[in-house]
Amino acid sequence: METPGEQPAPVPQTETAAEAAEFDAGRDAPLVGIVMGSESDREVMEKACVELDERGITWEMQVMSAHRSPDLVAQYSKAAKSRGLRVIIAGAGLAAALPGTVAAHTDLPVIGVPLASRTSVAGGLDAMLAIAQMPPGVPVACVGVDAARNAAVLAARILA
Ligand code: RP5
Repeated sequence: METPGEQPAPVPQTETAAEAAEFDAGRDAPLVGIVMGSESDREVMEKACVELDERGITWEMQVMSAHRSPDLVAQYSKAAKSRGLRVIIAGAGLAAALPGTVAAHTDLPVIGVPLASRTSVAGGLDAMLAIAQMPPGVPVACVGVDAARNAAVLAARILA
């Protein structure tokens, strides 16, 4: 929306205004939401961003924790579909509740990435079991430990 006195952005000569707006919406609107339980998860989870970028799939990334910021997780998950997201990738380590908590609040497909957090007692197996062992009716897909790239490949296949 324009504010008074603000000049509209120039429209490329080769496109109609409608075509330009559609291009911008397609380029900017994220299709994949990438969330993770801690800032310490970011380095591993960024592999998903690289893979999605290579495939030309738009994404957004945010840190939120099922245990430390449960209200934010609920708010984000409930709004995800109406914001245009189509798949959510959720990475977490230790008692990895984030993917399941997201899935409890949205019917979008959720792909969990179990992370071998530095304080894990089981090298990520603890997180893998927490993510995969969901109750019937609330599914979460689960890729391998630290397999953020595979989560992005799976997201791309869901979107295809
Ligand atoms: C989990 O606890 C996070 O996903 C992270 O993998 C792990 C450790 O978090 P920090 O103590 O590094 O913030 O919730």
